[in-house]
Amino acid sequence: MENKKRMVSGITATGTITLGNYIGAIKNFVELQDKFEMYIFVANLHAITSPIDKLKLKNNIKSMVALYFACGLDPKKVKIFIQSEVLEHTQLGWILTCNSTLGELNRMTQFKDKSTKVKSSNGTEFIPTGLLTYPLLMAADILLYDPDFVPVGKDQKQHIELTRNIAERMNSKYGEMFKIPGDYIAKIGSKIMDLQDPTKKMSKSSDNPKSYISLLDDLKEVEKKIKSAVTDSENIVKYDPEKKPGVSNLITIYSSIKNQTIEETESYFKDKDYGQFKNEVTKCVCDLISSIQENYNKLYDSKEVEQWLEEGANSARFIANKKLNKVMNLIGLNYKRK
Ligand code: AQP
Repeated sequence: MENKKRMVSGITATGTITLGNYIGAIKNFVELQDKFEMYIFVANLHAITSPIDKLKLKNNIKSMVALYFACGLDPKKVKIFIQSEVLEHTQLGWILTCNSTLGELNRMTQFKDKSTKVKSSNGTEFIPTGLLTYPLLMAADILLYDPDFVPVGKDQKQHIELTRNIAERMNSKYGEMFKIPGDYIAKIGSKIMDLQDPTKKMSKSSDNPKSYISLLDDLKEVEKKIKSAVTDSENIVKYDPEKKPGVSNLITIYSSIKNQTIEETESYFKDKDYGQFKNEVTKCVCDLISSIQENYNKLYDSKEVEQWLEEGANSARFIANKKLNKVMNLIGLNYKRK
């Protein structure tokens, strides 16, 4: 029996997968699926952290599942499932909530960023509680599977650290129950930036559709978005995220899709202007997206996908249930067990 290292990760079903999610997460999953035992889920429980329309949520989940497979995840190698179909996630989430502090949750940068957006003269009145506590559900998503690594974009690194802290704390308080997970961050593209404001991360739930590229965008739309992406007036294709964030972001996108280094991309565009540069970035993004969309259209309504999801959830449940039981025994929740 081969002994592969294990990875687990998920993407929140708040919208359609963006090029940022693809480069920062899915592309790595696909590249690593031969080497690792992988559990990848659609994070639908995380998607209700902030209010979301019911129909939109349903569509997001269905489309995300099809996109996972369309991007190249192979159901024979990766277990793909929907988070809410493995009930152990929420149960362990509660146990972790009771083993964390308000102070450590308040320090999370994503909470600070997202809660400031909804803060009003009413203070904390309108901040959804889930925004504060979702890192604990995320910690449960991870710790249930004893992964060696969690592949994430840079923005999630702090949540992985929180996960490790809670796991260590509980291991020493109750006895060894969790493996301490490492993170896996891609060398290139771990933070793809917003096309309109390249000092911010590209996000699928942004109010401005021009700021992100969705994997299901119409190709004409993609072209418009890249052509109107904010750059600078220097007309020199050079990687300098501090001084040239817009150009550097496009260089990163191009390098990641072409599987080449930043230096190789810089040298390729050395004598080309921004017009030529943007044309080539557009072409490489459109080539990628159109092949994903072709697969997606075949998979969207396929019965096979349903079958793969069921198999994925069964495998996930098997592992998650054993882990949850172990935790419950060690904590004293299963009163009959010693
Ligand atoms: N811009 C990005 N660049 C690189 N990686 C990214 N990820 C997200 N955005 C980028 C990575 O994608 C995975 C799934 O993320 P998520 O959807 O669960 O949460 P998120 O980080 O909050 O992503 P979004 O798109 O910004 O979602 P919303 O708009 O709902 O908040 C993670 O590995 C993440 O690092």
